[in-house]
Amino acid sequence: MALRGIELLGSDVLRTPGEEIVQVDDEVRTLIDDMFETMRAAEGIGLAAPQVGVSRRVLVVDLHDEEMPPLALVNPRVVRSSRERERAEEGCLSVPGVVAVVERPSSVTVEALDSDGAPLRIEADDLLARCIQHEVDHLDGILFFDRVGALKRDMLVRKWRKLQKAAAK
Ligand code: K1U
Ligand code: ZN
Repeated sequence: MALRGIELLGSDVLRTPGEEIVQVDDEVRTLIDDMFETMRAAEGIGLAAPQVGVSRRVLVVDLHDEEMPPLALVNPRVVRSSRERERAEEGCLSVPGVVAVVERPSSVTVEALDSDGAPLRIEADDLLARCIQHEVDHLDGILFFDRVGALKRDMLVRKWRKLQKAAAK
């Protein structure tokens, strides 16, 4: 396993839709292992391949919950979203220091392949549903603040630029 660098806001790969995985092979499994290691080192609960600079449709989630084992999803597809929606705070490892309240469907059904290439179907709610939707957005080149109003979004981007400037001093 290896730690990979996390791409930050401004990197093109974060705005590029990831490519479908044709075969779940050892290269994909190494990517998944590295993503778990990178996510845990950064103290995140999820990570998508574009965040480590790889434009492919793979995500990992670990809520650190005994009842919910870590998940690796290849080519995930949200096949059902609840009409009920919930608002909750989100952060992003690619935009550190910036959080926003985002409204999303409260529960989703997701179909994907696991790390052996076997099909799997997940019914997710609460934080798992939110995290999977946040990560699937990454696979489509969408960032969490694209889902807030334009005014709020501009404010968050300004805050990010200010934080970056201060960090560079
Ligand atoms: O994809 C990422 O950037 C990881 C991100 C996932 C995520 C967090 C919160 C809601 C949805 C998706 C993070 O892990 S940010 C850091 C974090 O651990 C966290 C932040 C806010 C609430 C819960 C956890
Ligand atoms: Zn993110």
